[in-house]
Order: sequence, then C-alpha cells, then structure tokens
Amino acid sequence: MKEKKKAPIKKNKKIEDLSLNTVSTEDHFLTTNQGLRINDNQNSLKAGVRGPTLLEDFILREKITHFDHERIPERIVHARGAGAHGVFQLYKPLKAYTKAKFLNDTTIQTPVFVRFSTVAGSRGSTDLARDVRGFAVKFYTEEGNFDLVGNNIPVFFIQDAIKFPDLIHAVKPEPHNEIPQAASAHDTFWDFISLMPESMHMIMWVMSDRAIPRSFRMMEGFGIHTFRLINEQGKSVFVKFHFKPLLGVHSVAWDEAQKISGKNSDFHRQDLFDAIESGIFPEWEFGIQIIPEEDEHKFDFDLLDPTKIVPEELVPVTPIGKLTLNRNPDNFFAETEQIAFHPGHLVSGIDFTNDPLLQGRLFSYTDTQLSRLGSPNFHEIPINRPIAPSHNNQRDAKMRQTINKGRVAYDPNSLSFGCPFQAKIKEGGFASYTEKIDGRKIRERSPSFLDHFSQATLFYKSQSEPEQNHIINALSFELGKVTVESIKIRTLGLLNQVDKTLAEKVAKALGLKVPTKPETLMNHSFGADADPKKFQSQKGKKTIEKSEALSMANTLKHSIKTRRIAIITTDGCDEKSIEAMKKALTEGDAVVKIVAPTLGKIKGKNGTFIDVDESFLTFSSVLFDALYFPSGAKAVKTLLDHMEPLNALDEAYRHCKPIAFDEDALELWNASYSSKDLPKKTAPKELAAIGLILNGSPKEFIKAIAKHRFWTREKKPV
Ligand code: HDD
Repeated sequence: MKEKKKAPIKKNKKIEDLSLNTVSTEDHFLTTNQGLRINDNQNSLKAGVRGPTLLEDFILREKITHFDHERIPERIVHARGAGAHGVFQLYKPLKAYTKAKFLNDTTIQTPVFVRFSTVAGSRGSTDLARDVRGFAVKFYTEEGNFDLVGNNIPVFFIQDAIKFPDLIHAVKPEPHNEIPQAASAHDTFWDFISLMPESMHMIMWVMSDRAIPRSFRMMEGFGIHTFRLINEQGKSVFVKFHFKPLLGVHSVAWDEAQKISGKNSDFHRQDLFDAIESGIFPEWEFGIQIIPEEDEHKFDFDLLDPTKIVPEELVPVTPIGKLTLNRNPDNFFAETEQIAFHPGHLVSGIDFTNDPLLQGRLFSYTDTQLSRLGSPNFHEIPINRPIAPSHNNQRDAKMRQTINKGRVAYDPNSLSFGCPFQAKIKEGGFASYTEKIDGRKIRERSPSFLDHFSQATLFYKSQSEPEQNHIINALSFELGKVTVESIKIRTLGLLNQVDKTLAEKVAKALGLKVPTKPETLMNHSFGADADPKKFQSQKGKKTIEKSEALSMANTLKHSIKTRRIAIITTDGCDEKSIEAMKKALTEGDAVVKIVAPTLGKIKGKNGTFIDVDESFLTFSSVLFDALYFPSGAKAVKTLLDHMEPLNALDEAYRHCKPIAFDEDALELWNASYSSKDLPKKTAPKELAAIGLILNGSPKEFIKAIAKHRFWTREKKPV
C-alpha cells in the first residue's frame, strides 16, 4: 500500500520573534543606553587623577543606577527554576473533544517554553530540596497563549485557594530567624499539616521519592485540576492533563539529595542545560484523561477536588502529542525569570471547572506579575508575547512598548470603523462554557470533598516495598526535625488513618506512640460557626486497591541516555578495559567522564595517554549515576592508596547505583565496606541482579544502568 503523504510541518515564527530584542556583544561599540559611544569604561570622571569623582559623570551614573535596579522581586513561590524552549507536536486531531486549533492540526509545531521549579526555596536555593517541582508550560498557539501551570505531583495540599497563603507561610523559612531554607522539615510546616487532614494525600507524594527527582527530564507533569474541553458544537467533557517523560520517572536517594545540594546545588538546572546543549532533547508525551459530563458523579471522589486523582485504571491516559525541549534560553533573566505564567491564559476549546483552588489561582497570577514584573504591560516582554496578534483598547501604563497609532482607544467606535472588532464564536471568539449554576452564596466545603484519606492510602499501598520504606524514612526525618511533640503526635494520628503500619513505623523512629483518638485533635479546616460533625474528615469507599501508575518501580527502564558514568582510574590502567566500556556507553548516549587523582592526562599500561575530565577534588559519586573501575594492576594499586575511590564506591553502593569492575579492579570491590555488607559467597549472577557487575561486561553494565537504582540493597527502616 502506498504510504499516505504527510503534510509538511509549518515552522512557527515564535523563535525568530523572540530574537528581535536580542543584542549581540560582538558587533557593536560599547555605548550608553542613549547610544553614545563610550571611550573609557575603566575610569570615572575625576577632578584630577587623584581627585574626587564628578557628579557630571553621566556615564558612571547611568551604569551604576541600572546596576542598582537589576533585581526584581523573586516569585513568592517557585522562585528557583530553570527553563527551556521547545515544541509541541500533536499526534492526531481531537475534533470530537475540542476546537482548540493546536489540538486539531497535526501540521503545526506549537512553540513552547517550559519552566521547572522548586516551590519553597528562594532563587538561590538548592535544586535538590525535598519539594514539589513546578512544571509550567506556555504553549504559544496561533490562537493565543495557553499556559498549563502544573506540578510533578498530580494533587495539591489544600482544597481551597483561601488556604494558599497559610500553606506557604507555614512551609517557608520561619519568620523570626529565616530558617530553614528550602525545607519542609520544621515546626511551622508540620504544625499546619497536622491540622489539615486534606493534605494527607499530597503528603504521601511529597514524602515519596517524587519530591527528589533525578532530573527535570525524568519527571511527570500534571495539570492537577480537572479542566474542560469544548468542541465546535459547544459540547464539553472533563479533562485531566498529563506529561509522561520518555526517559521514565527516576529519583535519587535522600542521603544523595542532601549531598548533591552541597556538591552542586545547580544539579537539575545544569542537567537540563547540558542535555539540550548535547542535542539529546528532553521529551514527554502529552496525555489526556477524558471524562464525559454524564460521568461527573460516578466516582467516589469529587472531580472538582484538587486533592484527588482520577486513577488511570478507571480512566486511561491517552497520549495526544509530544513535547520536546530543544533550545536553551539565551538569557536566563530575560526569559526564565521574566516569563509570566497564568492558569487563566486560555484558548478557545479549553475552559475551567469550579475547582475552588483553580478559581482562586485565576486571581493570583496576574496580581503577582504586577508586583514582580512591575506593570500590566508584562505581556509585552518578548518571552510573554503571544504569536497571535493582539489588538485592543488597553493603553499606556509603565514601560509600554507598543506604539498604538490613531486617536481611537475605545469600543464601540465609528471613527475607527468599529476596529478592533469582537470575534464571533465561529471566528475564534472565546465564550465561556455556559455551565448552569444555581446555588446559594456560601462559605462552606462541599461534603463530597471530605474523604481525606482513601487516596492517600491508595497511593501508599500502590508503592513498592522500597518506596514505602522511603516514605517512612522521609516522614521520620521530617518529623524528627520538629521540636514540638504535640505536632508529631497529631501528625501520627493522621498517618494512622492512612495506614496503621506506616504510622507505627514512623512513631517507632520518633520514639513515640500513635495516639488512640486522633479525631479529637484535628479538623480545623472549617469556619468558626460550622458544625464540626458535619465536616469530619472521612475515609470513603475504595474504588481500587492499587494503581500501578503511581509507583515509580513500574516506570520505563530501557535507556541509558544522558546517564552520567564515572570511570575511576589512573596511570597504569588497561586502555582496552576503558575503551571498550567507554565506546559501549557513549553509543547508548550516556555521558562518560574519566576521573583520576589529578587533571591532565593519565598514561595507560601500553603507553597511551588518556585525557582526565575530573580530578578527585572536583569529582563526587553523588553527581554520577554509575561507577566503573577498569582493569590495570598498577592503577588499582594507586587507587587503593587514596581515600576517594573507596569512598565513592561505598557511597554509590549505599545509594544503590550500578557499579562495574573489570579484572584487577575486583581488588577494590574486595577492599570495600560494601562487599562486607553481602554474604561472602554471593554468586556473580546474584550480584549482577543487584547492580554489581564483577566481570566488566559493558552489556550487563548497560542493562543495570537502564534500571537506574537497586533499592533492594538498602537497609529496612527501624
Ligand atoms: Fe501557583 C507560581 C503551580 C496553586 C499562586 N504556581 C506557580 C508556578 C507553578 C505553580 C508551576 C511557577 C510558574 C513559573 O515557573 O513561573 N500553583 C501551582 C499548582 C497549584 C498552585 C500546580 C495547585 C494545583 N498557586 C496556587 C494557588 C495560588 C498560587 C492556590 C494562590 C491562590 N503560584 C501562585 C503565584 C505564583 C505561582 C503567587 C508565584 C509566581 C507566579 O505565580 O508567577 O501567583
């Protein structure tokens, strides 16, 4: 059969648009901001070479004034982030569900900018904090910008936006001493949580390894709220948005995360930048869960409740397109810092639901841009400009860029022949979904939002044993940092309603007992005049016991692309042992670094010189995914004389990473503490099954690296 000819992909011009405002440092004389060429940028204007500086020096004053104002307020949340440009390519038209053009035309490549972030830390904080990660995508569609401002966790802490400032005040550093930075392990956060049963589902996620990702490129993204899609006929369906990374979902160990924070606090930012520079572009499949209107009340949770997922077992995620990040920003401030997301940036064919968290967000984001970017003209900053032309009668305000012509800035008008016109719906005019609303004005939580535990339990039960152990350890760590005992006890009371064994294990680690009557200690999440009995949190009936999709143990484990592997060696190494491994790893698109005591070159046993990438001073095992010790008796002997190789080996073993040894290097394995952790006569096959390759086989090593981590090596919690 003749293959159907594919329609050519139309390149969108957003990328060129963005470069309109770029200035190259190469082809210009140094000038003032007014364009005057500067002759001396080294000395200020003085009255005599040793005299005072003159006020007249407008060049000095302009430069310093600009410098003094270089900082803008950082984001109140999600201050720390990194972003990249890319494209979204649709797989097949979604005409039945939505009229949004970018979800209907497979010939369009929609430009995107994605910004990943942590939530609690300030701009200079570490990437590896235990935290939710922001996953905000701006689609520059031909019909206007659509922002999907999501996270790497599909639920949220609270059900109503009115609680957001409280949540953030609780998690941010405590106000009297501004400690701790970028950490939830402190009194105020857990005080708040212990009084907020609705946060329990989210707490399970943030105490899981999802909160310490290996890479932004290896995280899922979620729109969280239920949205609506609207088709040409005005028919609506509910929708949940998902991004699934093609490299799988992977995390680091908590001990490792803390160490990375010291060794390279830009670890995630660098990882994203390096992957894109190397041409191995991060990719996600964009997917949707569609729920017909008539199924709105079929679930044992409320679709409007942002603390709930729609399990994939009940409604599968259909992949609808691919998101690829393929270009690093040219300037961090101009693009990543100045980008302004807003869940209210919508296109026709997509609409909101009445999720009270989403509704509150619709106010917050424009408001925050006004204080952060300083003017309602923030949409004119190049990174925020839509590719769709914008025409309206808004005028002036600080830092206006557009020069509007003519005297008409009102509507209706006749002087400008009615321009710009309102668009009919069939011309792309946005019309909100005409949902029927008939209710009393009321400040109350819907009873359908009160099951605070069933999905927390579902998440916990769906984890593999090592993942459950990590949650127990994370809770024991976090509550271990809490100084007020009543907060810990209240939290144990909540955990007990998620899972009794979980609560008991955490209690044991804290040297406490699980309270017998937790109910009397909580439920502060209703108004002062409300009847507490009416708002008791509940455990509802379960629809499913387990969901495979919730466990990272079931993620993709097929690729070693961009994994970082250290080959630790020195003079006298066996060149063949290095070359064969290096070749196999780089063929799989892994990043391979030669690590030796000093920088420069090392000399192999056959006289070949090999370039060293990292010395023992700059190297750390926590910055790598796997270690390889090649053969070479002399090299191995030297390595045994240093602390670093054995330290790295034991650390990588503890962090459950694949480690391979070739021939002579087995001596290093035998000398390590790690080898003593295992029964003496463990067969090589059994060792390979836990990521320890003793035969130097590149094939087996690659298989192990693709699996990422061997958590079963870990010690169980108390
Ligand atoms: Fe928010 C930023 C995600 C609830 C108020 N939020 C922000 C960013 C992300 C999210 C990814 C960073 C965007 C960027 O990279 O610039 N926020 C979420 C998610 C939420 C959520 C997934 C719940 C499902 N947020 C939320 C609520 C409020 C806010 C309930 C307020 C009522 N969020 C903000 C903000 C920020 C923000 C203060 C800070 C900087 C910004 O908006 O541009 O307006």
